[in-house]
Amino acid sequence: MKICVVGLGYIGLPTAAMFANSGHDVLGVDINEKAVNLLNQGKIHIEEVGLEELVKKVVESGKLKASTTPEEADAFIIAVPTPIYPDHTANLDYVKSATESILPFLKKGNVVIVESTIPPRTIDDFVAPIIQAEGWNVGEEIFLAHCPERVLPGRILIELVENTRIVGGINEISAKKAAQVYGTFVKGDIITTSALTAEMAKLMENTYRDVNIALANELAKISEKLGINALEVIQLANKHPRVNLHQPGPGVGGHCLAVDPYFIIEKAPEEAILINNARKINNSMPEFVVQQVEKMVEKNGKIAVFGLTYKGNIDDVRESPALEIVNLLQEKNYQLSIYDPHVSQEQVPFPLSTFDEAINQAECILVLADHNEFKSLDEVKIYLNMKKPLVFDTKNCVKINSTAIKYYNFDNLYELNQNITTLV
Ligand code: SAJ
Repeated sequence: MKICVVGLGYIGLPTAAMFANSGHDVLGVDINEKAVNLLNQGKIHIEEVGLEELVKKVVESGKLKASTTPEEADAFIIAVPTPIYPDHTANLDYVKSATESILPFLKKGNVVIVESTIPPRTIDDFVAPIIQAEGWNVGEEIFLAHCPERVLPGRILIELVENTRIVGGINEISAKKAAQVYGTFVKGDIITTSALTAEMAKLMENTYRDVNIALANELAKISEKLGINALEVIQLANKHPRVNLHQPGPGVGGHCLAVDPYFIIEKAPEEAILINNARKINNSMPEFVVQQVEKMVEKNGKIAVFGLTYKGNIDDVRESPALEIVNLLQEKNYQLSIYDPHVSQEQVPFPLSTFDEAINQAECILVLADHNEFKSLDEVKIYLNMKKPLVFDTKNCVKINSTAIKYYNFDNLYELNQNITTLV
């Protein structure tokens, strides 16, 4: 099969590489010329475990090529971003332009699959009409489906193969045709349904996680107030066979959990009360973290911020709560030095430091991402070079052995509240 993948980001690029690796001829298309040029040299512009090696292999074998314009193919896969506007409604501009870009190359019998996460009814009410306007009978001449991506950054290549795939067609035959496309490399189940159900199922997966994390974050705030070890509570509650509380943290970031619930809220604002409140709770965590920091470090003190990405061991800073925390701390006139071994300088608007520069004369190491590099820190350097040896670990990932270094996480934040310290 010839497959054209439009959008070579965190999902499109690994997907294109997997199709190429299973023997298809794949053309990856992106408006980013730099990404296209790099790909044609067998190189990648993003960080993902195992991807560099895989891309090198399939480009060298001639199975994967890249271009800024599509070509005729048997199947088209659209994997472009669906950001939100400041009012939290979905911006479908990239889906529109990607769909329009393939129109001149469509042939009867083609399968068009949208992998981008989209609000419910987008396939029926937005994508199908664009193809119909070209004179195609969608569902009979062009088969259209939504096949949401569900892979976890950091495990993308494994999950692309192993996860169950939901394929929602605009009609049954479209779902069947799209399922055949994925059948070539997916080892998990491939379940067919309607496009609308697939859209909603995808959104509910991420919303479930967002709401669950909001519950953990709310518990963290309640625990700080009442003198409770929040992490121990979660550990114990999760011993119940039907309980799975998630982990509190500095907020929820990334392009999925922090965005997708709004696609549901947009379509049913009056009904989506819990979903909306979960978003508010998670959005309030940067402010909560800063409030705790203010109890630890005097104004103008130096803080070493460790980690800017939205989670550990990735290079993605999209919607990262760490960026908001940095801004809030700057507004409060703290001196910041920022260390993130996974982020390059051109990704962020503030200067990055090395570990040594960051901790020098700092009064707090504020850990905002659970990178492997942070799990065990040089405690001697911390003790000797920081002004006050203190670590505030919002990801519960650092192991500090020395009692000479004060360590806070969601276990013991209440200790910062004088009235509660005397109670316990
Ligand atoms: N987080 C917490 N506490 C937790 C778990 C996560 O605060 O207990 C935070 C993370 O630090 C991060 C955010 O949530 O800021 C999201 O991270 P994540 O690891 O939960 O998920 P993503 O956004 O990297 O990927 C999610 C996945 N969805 C689910 O697990 C239901 C992935 O499978 C999806 O493919 C992806 O969204 C997507 O593209 O939609």
